[in-house]
Amino acid sequence: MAGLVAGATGLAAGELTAALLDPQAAPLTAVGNAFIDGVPAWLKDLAVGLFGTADKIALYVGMLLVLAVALVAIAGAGRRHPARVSGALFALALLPAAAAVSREATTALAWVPALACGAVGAVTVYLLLRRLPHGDADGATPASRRQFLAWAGVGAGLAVVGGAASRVLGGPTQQVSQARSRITLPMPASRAPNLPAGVEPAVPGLTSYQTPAQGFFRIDTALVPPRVDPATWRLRVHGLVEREVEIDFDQLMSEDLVEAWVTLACVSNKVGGDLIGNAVWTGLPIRELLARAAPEADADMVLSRSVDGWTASTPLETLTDPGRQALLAVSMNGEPLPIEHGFPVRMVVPGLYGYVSATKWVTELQVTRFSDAAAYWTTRGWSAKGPVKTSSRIDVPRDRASVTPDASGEVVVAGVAWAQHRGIDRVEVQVDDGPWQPATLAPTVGPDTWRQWTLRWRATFGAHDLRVRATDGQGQVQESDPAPVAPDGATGHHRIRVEVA
Ligand SMILES: Nc1nc2c(c(=O)[nH]1)N[C@H]1C(S)=C(S)[C@@H](COP(=O)(O)O)O[C@H]1N2
Ligand SMILES: [Mo]
Repeated sequence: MAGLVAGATGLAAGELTAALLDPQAAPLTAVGNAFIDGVPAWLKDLAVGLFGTADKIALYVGMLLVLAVALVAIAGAGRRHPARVSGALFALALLPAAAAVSREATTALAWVPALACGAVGAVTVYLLLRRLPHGDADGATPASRRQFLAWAGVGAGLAVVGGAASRVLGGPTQQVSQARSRITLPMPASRAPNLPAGVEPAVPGLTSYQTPAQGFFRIDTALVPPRVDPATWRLRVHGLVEREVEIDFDQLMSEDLVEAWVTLACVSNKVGGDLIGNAVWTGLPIRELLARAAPEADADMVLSRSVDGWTASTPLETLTDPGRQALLAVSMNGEPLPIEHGFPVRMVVPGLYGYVSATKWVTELQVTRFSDAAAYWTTRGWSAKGPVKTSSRIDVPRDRASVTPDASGEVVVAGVAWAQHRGIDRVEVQVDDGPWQPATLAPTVGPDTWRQWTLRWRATFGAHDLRVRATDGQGQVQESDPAPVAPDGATGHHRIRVEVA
């Protein structure tokens, strides 16, 4: 109990100081982030496979369990030597301290939360072990037991108060949230096309055309999203360029901003998965910035870098393509970017998976060559280039559903299909071993977003297998052979089984 209470007061002290100084330097966060960047790729893929987008919570729970076991073991083994246990706990805090100072974009005081955690934990365990009622033979009295429990209770109470205070206290987290709420977005110089009628067929359960920010999948390596103050944000374009270019947030907001619908997909999206969303983004076309910097002739890649050191490698020609709105985005669905989705500025590039293009909290564009530099996921075994693969999904009916045909003997089948920047030209559904039946495609605004589709299926009673395939705007049919998400995106048909009754 002494070990666990010391862990709680220590962590509370760490969270509290981190909230005030540097949220990324909280002990668990610092260790967790170091762990994420350091673990072998297979272990991370396994964790994401097991826990999906709850992988971050799973990591916290895992760290807490390991810490609890370690604290119980240390305090238990040294229960008659309070000073030694106290020293060991303080030494343990050097681990998060090292993790916090060695990370990218660390701050001058990043070591403080871990050492505050160590100091408070060390004092707590010392005070508690000193009051430990020793075994029956030593004559532990009910009074000494009560006294120990009272001290432990005080420690636990302080930990809860400190932990709660760290959640509501000011500091960088609130400062950036307030800065975000003060932003007034300028009118875009170029508006996105109006959504055509019927873009979203009225089928209950079918994915909406526009994904609300709250429901938008979040994928990143940041255990706690970086808090970037727009007042100090800067983007630097450098590397193989004729002249370096720098832009700050006010300058970016006063540019001619462009609004565009773009569907963003994650390379880790399994066949039938939901790591994909569609939003209207507003930002400066990246080609404009690159034109000012004037890339040298032998450059073929832009390594974009986030404030936390994460990087993506994007083909230069994709970013300079005049026919494609690769954006340095400041807004999502008409609002400033949510903090978790890259506030204040992120990249959005139609046609590429997020891991090679959609850098959130972006602060740097380094013009370079694929032969000279590699991005975060490329050094962990994923492909250096990641064009989105043509894909389709059945949303309705749900897999394993039992369905009843309507009065005309039909069952509505519906879903989405995407092949960003090539567009979707055709979607077909196959029932069991029957012929591929063409679905009806909803209209869309262009090739960069998904398309909703529907099919009225003349259903027969019994169990059936339904599968879907899409054809892109270049006439290429979706790959039917199953492939896993690594190294460059899953393939194969999404297939569901339904019971018609
Ligand atoms: N800074 C940073 N940007 C990032 C990532 C990241 O880990 N760090 N993940 C990328 C990946 S893999 C994807 S799929 C998209 C997801 O964007 P979203 O979280 O806004 O949906 O962000 C990309 N941008
Ligand atoms: Mo991703």
